[in-house]
Amino acid sequence: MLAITAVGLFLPFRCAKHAGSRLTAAFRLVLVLVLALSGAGLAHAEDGYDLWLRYRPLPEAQAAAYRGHVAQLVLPAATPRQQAARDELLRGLGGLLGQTPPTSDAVSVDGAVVVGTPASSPTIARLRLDTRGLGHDGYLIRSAVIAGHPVTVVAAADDVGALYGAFHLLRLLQTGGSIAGLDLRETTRMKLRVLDHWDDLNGHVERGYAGNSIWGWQKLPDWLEPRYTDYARANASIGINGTVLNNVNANAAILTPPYLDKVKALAGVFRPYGIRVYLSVKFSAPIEIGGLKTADPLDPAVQRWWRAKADEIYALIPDFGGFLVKANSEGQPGPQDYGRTHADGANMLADAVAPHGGIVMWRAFVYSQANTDDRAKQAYTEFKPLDGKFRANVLLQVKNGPIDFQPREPFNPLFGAMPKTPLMMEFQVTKEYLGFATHLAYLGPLFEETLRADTMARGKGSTVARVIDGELDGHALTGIAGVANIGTDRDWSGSDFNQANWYAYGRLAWNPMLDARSIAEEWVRMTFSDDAAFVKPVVDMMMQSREAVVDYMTPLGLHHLMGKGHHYGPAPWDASGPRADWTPVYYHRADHDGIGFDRSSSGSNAVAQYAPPVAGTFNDLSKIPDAYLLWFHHVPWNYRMRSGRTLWDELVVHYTQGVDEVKQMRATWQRMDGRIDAERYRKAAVFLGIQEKEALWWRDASIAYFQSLNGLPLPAGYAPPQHPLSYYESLSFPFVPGYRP
Ligand code: BDP
Repeated sequence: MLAITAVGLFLPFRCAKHAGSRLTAAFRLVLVLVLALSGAGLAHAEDGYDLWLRYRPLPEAQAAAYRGHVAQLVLPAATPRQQAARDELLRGLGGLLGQTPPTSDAVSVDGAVVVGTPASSPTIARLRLDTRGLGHDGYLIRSAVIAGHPVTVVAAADDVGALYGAFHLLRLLQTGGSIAGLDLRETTRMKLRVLDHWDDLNGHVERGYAGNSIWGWQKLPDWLEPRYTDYARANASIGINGTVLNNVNANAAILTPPYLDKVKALAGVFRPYGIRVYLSVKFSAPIEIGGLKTADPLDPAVQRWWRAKADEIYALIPDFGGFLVKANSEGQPGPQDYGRTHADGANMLADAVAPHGGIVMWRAFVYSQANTDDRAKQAYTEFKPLDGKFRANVLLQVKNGPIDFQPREPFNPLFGAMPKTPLMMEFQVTKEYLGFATHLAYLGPLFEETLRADTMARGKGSTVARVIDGELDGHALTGIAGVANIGTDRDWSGSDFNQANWYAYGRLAWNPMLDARSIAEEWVRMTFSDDAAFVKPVVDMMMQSREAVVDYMTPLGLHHLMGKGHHYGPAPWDASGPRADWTPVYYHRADHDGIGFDRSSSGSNAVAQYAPPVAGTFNDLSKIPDAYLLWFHHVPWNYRMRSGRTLWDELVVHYTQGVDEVKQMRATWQRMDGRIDAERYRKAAVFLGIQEKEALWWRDASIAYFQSLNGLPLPAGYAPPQHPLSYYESLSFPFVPGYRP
């Protein structure tokens, strides 16, 4: 757009000078504006900024078919939220169909679209639709007849539901869906659908690979970046309704008055889109910014301080969501510093926000180097005894697996083990352990794998999804969090394909039972192209991509083999300080004879944290799926796998397969050249090239290291590593993005 605007500015003046044109100044100005504006529409660079809300013109035949169904918009615009729905429909329909329908107070033509709630729209009220059971967020989309005119109705019980319904209607058009004979009913059981930003106040994003923090703290509260509104639109389009603005490794300054004013300004931008703001808080804030001598949760002065702080926040932001807390983990302060439990800490904060309807998300990502027990067991050991001890407005936020967002982990044993406590899922959308920004790794299958895992806690079918959506144990307070992959990069997420992970997270947060493939399909159609010759191969490639990463990084249940601090690239040899549980050797336990972490009943017995049928499967070498073998068992290199190969050969096969899969992804993408815009095509093509190089690096470094221990030959036909082990060991990465020392 900038380029065209510049040309638009340049042309008329050049004409005037060289061709002696008699253009008046006023006419020149009009021409400049017209060219600039039309240029904006025509030659908008495909830089990824528009995400899945591109609204580019549909093929004419398709647009023509839809136009008859969206001939008029009948919807209220009395509140900012209603205006948000109206603006989005006008923007979306205008873009997709090339014309915006007129808005009106009443249906007067065939093909009107009627949006609203019984309270906001007399037309909807007269329809007497059954909006009970839709909750705040649900909606109906129905084909109906009003005053003799066939219409499409988007009805909800609350304005936010109407907004979500409006986005759904646009999605139908974007994905080539039919909008005749509609009878859709959408509801969600997930109350909190939250993005966690690990953003520091200085603009750095911990584990962020898409530039800096999008929050311009320095310019807030005065300057509200247009990007904030687009962020809110994107989130509302997939039903995300909460954002934690700052890093869980929190800075207490976020709770000081100047920052709270900034937070208030952001909350104001997000409110029309149904998004509440939450903050990560530092447990020692009463000392650091409150002047107290202690942060002991049982100390009345500390309790008073937090209550006053909550009152102060809610006076500024009445719909403030609440607090997220990382305590007594990785150096963060917490209640245990005062001999208190996590429940004592969480409850003290919960009491402070309860009068205002706020909640506390207390993280279960807790482990300690002082504890010599298997790190995978520590969160369960810590929290399971606290079941039933938390206030009603506390959710325990549990990472999907027991270690730390690895390419593959078994589900966290806390799911299903704390029936009296609402457990909130924590996924990582940013790809800290799956190749940073550049690797194409669609996380839909990873999320789906965890959500569908059967904890067997209350018998067969006790899936993780049913634990977190409250159904299994009857919780009304439910939630899910995703660690955001959003930054100041023009494409928001560091690559166009990373946007799919934000999208998939949001869609699964709304409905944890959706399937990853359909989500990918939707996303590809909205983001790139509706062309079947593009959609099918690209979706296939996405669906395969996460498994490829598992293969070239951590196959067969291996985990945590990345380099310390930077987490970029392999370092399975690393046994250096400061903590054993941060070193790869702690996790793979490889030596001359074998490899794997024995978490069976003869080892750390982590298996016992699972319900008996699951524990039985994980404990038994003859039953455990290959994918989890080395997570739970230490086996000899010559162990015979189901394939008939030895474990060593099988490992090499997987590492190599991972690289081959990336080669196939590259080849698939090359065939897509010309089917989408050159900008986004080229970027993904180059990134896949980077991925192939780095996949090979992972494979070769891992094989070189394990071979240095076992001295075994590679299976026939498998290439040796390109470099000696010493080369891989010599690489260092002190400056990679997102680094944390
Ligand atoms: C780890 C990250 C670290 C986070 C931590 C957490 O490497 O930067 O602070 O998770 O979740 O995976 O608190």
